[in-house]
Amino acid sequence: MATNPTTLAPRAAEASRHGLDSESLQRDVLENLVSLQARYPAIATPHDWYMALAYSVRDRLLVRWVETVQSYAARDVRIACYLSAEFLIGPQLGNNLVNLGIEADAREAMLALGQDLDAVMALEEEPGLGNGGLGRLAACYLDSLATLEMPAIGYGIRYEFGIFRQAIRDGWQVEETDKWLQKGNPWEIVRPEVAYYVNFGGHTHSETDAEGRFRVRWIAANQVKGVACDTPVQGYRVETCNTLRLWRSEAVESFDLADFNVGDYYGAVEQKVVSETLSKVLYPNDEPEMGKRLRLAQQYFFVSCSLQDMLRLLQQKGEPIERFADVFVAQLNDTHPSIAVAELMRLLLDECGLQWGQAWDITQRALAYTNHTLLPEALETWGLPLFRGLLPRPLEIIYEINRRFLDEVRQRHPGDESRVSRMSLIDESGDRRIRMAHLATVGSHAINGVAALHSTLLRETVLRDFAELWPERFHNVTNGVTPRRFLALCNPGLARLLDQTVGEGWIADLTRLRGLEAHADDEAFQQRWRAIKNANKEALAKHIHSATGVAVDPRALFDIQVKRIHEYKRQHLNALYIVALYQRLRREPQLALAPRCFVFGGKAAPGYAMAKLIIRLINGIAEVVNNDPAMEGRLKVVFFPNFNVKSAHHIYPAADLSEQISTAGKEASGTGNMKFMMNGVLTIGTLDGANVEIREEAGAENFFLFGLHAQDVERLQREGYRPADHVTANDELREALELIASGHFLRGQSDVFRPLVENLTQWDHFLALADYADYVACQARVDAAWQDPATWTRMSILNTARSGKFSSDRAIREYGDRIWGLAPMK
Ligand code: F58
Repeated sequence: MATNPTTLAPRAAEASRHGLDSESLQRDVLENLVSLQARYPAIATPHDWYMALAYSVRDRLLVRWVETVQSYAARDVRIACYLSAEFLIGPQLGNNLVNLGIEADAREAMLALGQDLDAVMALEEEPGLGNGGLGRLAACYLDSLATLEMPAIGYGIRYEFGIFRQAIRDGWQVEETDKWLQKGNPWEIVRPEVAYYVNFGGHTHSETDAEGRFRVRWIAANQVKGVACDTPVQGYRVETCNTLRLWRSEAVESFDLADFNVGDYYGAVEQKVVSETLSKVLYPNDEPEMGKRLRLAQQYFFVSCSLQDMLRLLQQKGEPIERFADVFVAQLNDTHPSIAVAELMRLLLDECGLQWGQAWDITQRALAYTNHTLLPEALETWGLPLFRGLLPRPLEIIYEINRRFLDEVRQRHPGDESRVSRMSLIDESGDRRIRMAHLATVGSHAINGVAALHSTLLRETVLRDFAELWPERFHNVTNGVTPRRFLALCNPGLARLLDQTVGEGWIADLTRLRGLEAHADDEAFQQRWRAIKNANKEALAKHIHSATGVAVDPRALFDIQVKRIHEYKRQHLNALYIVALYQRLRREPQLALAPRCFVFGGKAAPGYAMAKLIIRLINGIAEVVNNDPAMEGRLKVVFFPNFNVKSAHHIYPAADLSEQISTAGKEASGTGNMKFMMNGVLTIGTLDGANVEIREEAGAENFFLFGLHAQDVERLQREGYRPADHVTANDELREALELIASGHFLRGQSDVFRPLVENLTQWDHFLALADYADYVACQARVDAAWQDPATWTRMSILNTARSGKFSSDRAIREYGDRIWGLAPMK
């Protein structure tokens, strides 16, 4: 039935005009079921319903999307380009419904069609286009940029296979390929006409052109084409719909033809396969040398396509090349896109014909760099032979940047050659390597860390010489996460209570949650708060049961550690504590400890043996503990397989305790810690990354703190740390280690966990044993607080109430103010 918009109340009229009401949604879903899925309702599969709904929602984004793109082209605006090798965007349907404000209508529409919205949403394959925190941060920032109506484009790679799917077999991690595109992706619009060519290999040739200007030509051995694949990024209840543009690699047609003409058909096909391999798969970190070349090629590929796209947009806007940095600012998400420094220079010099000085000025003004790690083993460097073979012209430019830069250093510090070699873009100490963090720093007007502590340490350690040279370029922008996905969407029960208590405004202004403080001691409110948490725990218990077969009691304290598995994150510290608890409970069955359910989740890099062993250990402990009748109702251990954005939606809202126990100084920020906090979860944590600020905001009395400070860690490591001393001093710890080494948690096989135990007792690079006793003492304080529900609930409410700072909206405003010179706009 067609409704006449003029006869409706203004809001309803508007909704109907944009097709945002349940009636029109229902109509479109039915229409799409037939016209796109070629199905009628009686035989439609659940996936058909998902596709029909997803297309109906996408249609509702398109008008805003087109208008947003048009307004950026037409208006005098600065556009923030977020360059990231990873965008872990997660499932799109629910988020788009929330941001359009039509979740209730969609639920009603689907119900009328005999479908349950949650069941339909659960079918969506998630685009796992990232490893973890860094990729997810990029996705949160896109959400905030759109919500704050800031002109922005996300640029990255459209991987055909995202992060591997983690299966657990016999307790071990097994990697399976992620086939997220198998059933099609309704959110993506491919734009074959938006494509660029990217050079690889070959050599360079210098010449003087007709006007007598010196020019360098790069005669490439090989070219790959990048095609734009766009995904809309709808802001929360605003008209802005920004673009995430991911590049897919393809073979260059003319190359095929050339080969074909000389009869080399198979050569042409091979060329095609090689070209398409570029965007085939996301690299999990810690990959061996073999994957390195392809990874560098991926980085250059997406950076070059993105910068060429920006140049094309500049031209479309009718702006001269000199205005590049006024129109664009590109944020480098870690060093993965840092080749942009050389590539932008190349485009400006070789393609646009600018002089070095002007090109360098534009490059520096246009680029800014975010560092996400201080761990020396994670700082990217590329061996010169590999780099030269793949990118000969960018390498020449890097040499020239380095020559000019080191001249500047020498002028400032005459005779200080050790400083010159420390700061050089090329590490000459072993086999010569390019230091990408130095390249990104030298080429940027702003450099930032991702939490206050991290930014301080960045200035004092990894980039110390640079911070001394250019103190004004160094900033801190503490990370944030989007409350749309990580509160409104994933915790609808709590969201409703928040709406009723502080008004709906919290979703776009998270500081309004402060209004909850007044209710923290209100008994009736506390009861509602607990009821919501309990319902979320029951829901998680069901997911745990279906994923692992383990039955957990929702009344137990849900103690959760979900994140990538890494020694610095210290899942093994948590595991050691569980083993100690297990032994205590066996010895003293009457011990008055609250029932606990420990949940772990996270992937280990496929090549990281120790991390995989930690997963095996957790599963071994789980098997023993969960099958011991004496532990019934007291202790449960779960390893939740394949932790990803989708399962995170169920996990954060259901936790009681958030484990943030990395070695102080090692976790740049953490973002899971913020997602837990918003959902009223208490943190047990060290003074590391953003934990420091979480504790500051929550109040020290609402945070369970333990462990060495970053300076203690540094000093201990400098002066010589002896983990064995801690073993000798602590019987419980010694016995836990012995039990693990004995094979008790691996059906008596005593050799498997030996390397882990030996590593801990001999080296313990991340000081787990040094922090062990304090961690155990802190866990006792957790237990005591939990046994008093009113105290615990008050702390929980205050954590949510004070989580406002950790909204990605705040973080993006800071980037806008301090780094991009870009304000929210309509
Ligand atoms: C993470 N880095 C930091 N890297 O570890 C975390 O503290 C921080 O909160 C987060 O970034 C966001 O700032 C991270 O996730 C990666 O996943 C890299 C991906 C590419 C390969 C090397 C690891």
